Amino acid sequence: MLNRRNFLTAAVGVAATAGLAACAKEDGSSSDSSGGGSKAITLGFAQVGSESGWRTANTDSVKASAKEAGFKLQFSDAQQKPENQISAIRSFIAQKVDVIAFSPVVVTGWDAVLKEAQAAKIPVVLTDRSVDSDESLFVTLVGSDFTDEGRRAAKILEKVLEQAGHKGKVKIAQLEGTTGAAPAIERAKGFKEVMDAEHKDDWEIVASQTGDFTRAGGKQVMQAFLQSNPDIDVLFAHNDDMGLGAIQAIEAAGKKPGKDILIVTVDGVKDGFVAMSEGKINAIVECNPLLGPQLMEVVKTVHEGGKVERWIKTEESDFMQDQAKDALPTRKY
Ligand code: GYE
Repeated sequence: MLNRRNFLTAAVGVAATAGLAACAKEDGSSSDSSGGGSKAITLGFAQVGSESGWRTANTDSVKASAKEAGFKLQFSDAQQKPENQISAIRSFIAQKVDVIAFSPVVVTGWDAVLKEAQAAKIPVVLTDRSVDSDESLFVTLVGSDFTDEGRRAAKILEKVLEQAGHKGKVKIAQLEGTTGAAPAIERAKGFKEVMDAEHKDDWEIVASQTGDFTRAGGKQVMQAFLQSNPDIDVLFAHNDDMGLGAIQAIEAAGKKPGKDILIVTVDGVKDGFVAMSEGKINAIVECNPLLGPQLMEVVKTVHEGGKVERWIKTEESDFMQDQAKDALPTRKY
């Protein structure tokens, strides 16, 4: 079993990484074992879907960087269904691609297909989301620390509450990402960690349900939350899109998002920043989707038998509402 926390202590795993990459090279099943780049690298990429603005930006980044790197990209969109991703990976194995990269929809269920890739000596690079499989089955993860994003969301909520002059108990509704997905599990975990350690007596999660990372899901679930809990003080949404859907539900219920209900989201897509500059979102924890350039570098290194770290982390910032107007023109996604 592997989780992101293990990654932190898994520096020794680099040796295993190098071993896997070296196998791919020695076996000769890769298209170019010389490392000289005479033949384009074929990369099979199995994407989660197109559920959010973050995902669209991520897909664009992967496609543009693969082109820039001169790779042949086999791209598949799983429409948020793990079974579609498994079929896509099997087809990449059958096509004998050089490297497989994917962002697993959920954390479980990958062992069999990852073993098939390993048997075919095709290195697998995880990007964005991680899996709960044995770490010998993939080379590295290129992506964010979602647990830390959850912690950062709780810490920025402290500031938001202070600025709003909120006193006393805080009733929190949580819109969770896709059930079983790493960012949903870990953002909830990080948030709760801070809450349990520092706000046991004053904060309470009164409602928590998945909105599947979509705008429609966020709207629908928020409608139900408002009916069962009309006195919610705060919404923590695991992504901007669900927060944006929830804003529609809050407005339809005659309340002011950002005032009557304080809102913290994760991602930092343009639409999120627009809503924040209109006062409807109070703070955003950034999660950077522009992973393409780093991913292509890793793919190239792995294909050439080089060493990479077990977890290549993305750098991110947090934004309060008063920074939104200035930051908006600089947002790249
Ligand atoms: O936060 C959400 C997307 O896995 C980090 O997936 C990604 C998440 C992102 O649908 O908007």
